Amino acid sequence: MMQSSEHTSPYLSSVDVARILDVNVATVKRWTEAGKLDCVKTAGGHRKFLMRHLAAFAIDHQKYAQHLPLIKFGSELNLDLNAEILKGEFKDLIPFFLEKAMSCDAVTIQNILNSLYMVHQNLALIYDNLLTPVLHEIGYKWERDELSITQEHLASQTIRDGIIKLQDIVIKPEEHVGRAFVLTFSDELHDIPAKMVQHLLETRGFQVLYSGQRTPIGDTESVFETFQPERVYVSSVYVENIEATQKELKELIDLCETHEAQLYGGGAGIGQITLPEGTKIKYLSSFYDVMDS
Ligand code: B12
Repeated sequence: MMQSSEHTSPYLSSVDVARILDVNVATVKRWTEAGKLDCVKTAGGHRKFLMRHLAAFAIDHQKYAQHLPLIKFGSELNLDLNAEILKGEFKDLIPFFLEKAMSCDAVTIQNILNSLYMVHQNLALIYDNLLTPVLHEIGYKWERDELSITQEHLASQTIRDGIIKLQDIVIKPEEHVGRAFVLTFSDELHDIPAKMVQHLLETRGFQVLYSGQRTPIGDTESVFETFQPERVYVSSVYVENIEATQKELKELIDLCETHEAQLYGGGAGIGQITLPEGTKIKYLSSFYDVMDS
């Protein structure tokens, strides 16, 4: 991905834009003055661009689309679908993405995820508005016997791989703002939301330890002692044994209290557990919430 001169900034300068579109800087200036190419102006009067400004320009000026990470569907560049993606509305993209996940088309999945990120620079939008509905749809299909267990595994693993590869191009601040530990309970196999939480926290500058699925809480004290997380995020999608999970949550609350870490929880499983009176756990219901936490 072409990055702006400010390594961690999502903004591109006029020079960056000229390089991407293969024109000279004066042309970029002329387009912005004519209102053809949108931009934001800094307090000092400099023009700054986001990928979505360039993508909107390319939708109207197809000649330049070849220079941009617009999504190609087969050999076609579907501009209607690209226009929808630009607005951050994924109504038609959801069934398309679902079909590609079910056919394990990892290349198209990656192309879509990377392009979406480059246009919006917003992982929470991709997770909440595209990947969550697609994963839920896979769940419904499986429940209705429209997908076998193996087909469900293949589709969800294709998405999981795509999420992990996407993180390579995501902009992360160089300076750490804190330490966070992301985990699931010991009977949990669903680790995709936890992975997403890890990635969101990394974009905010947190150094993250991710222990993933089936983490025995009783075994994590050494993490608290050595890594000293200020925040702990637990994801619980499915609770196999309510009593055992309840006990693990109590252990986790105690560890967080002893080590002065703030505990955050998310997922349908958390709703199944009765929380002890006065528990200091903050419940987060979406990936947007993780960005605000
Ligand atoms: C992929 C998948 C699997 C994969 C997991 C692979 C992996 N590496 O994660 C595998 C095949 C292993 C699996 C196993 C099972 N699964 Co499953 N699985 C799914 C599926 C299709 C997607 C899960 C997912 O990633 N969802 C995407 C996330 C983002 O959505 P979400 O969980 O709703 O999360 C939202 C919020 O809760 C929140 N959130 C969630 N966690 C967190 C954490 C934090 C910190 C924050 C801030 C927010 C947050 O963010 C999301 C945004 O809204 C779901 C379908 C579905 N409805 O989700 C079924 C589903 C969860 N599975 C289900 C079941 C029944 C099982 C099994 C018991 C099947 C079996 N008989 O073996 C086992 C359970 C094993 C276990 N002990 O965990 C049921 C659960 C029903 C229930 N609650 O009672 C579902 C709903 C399918 C269904 N329709 O029946 N599964």
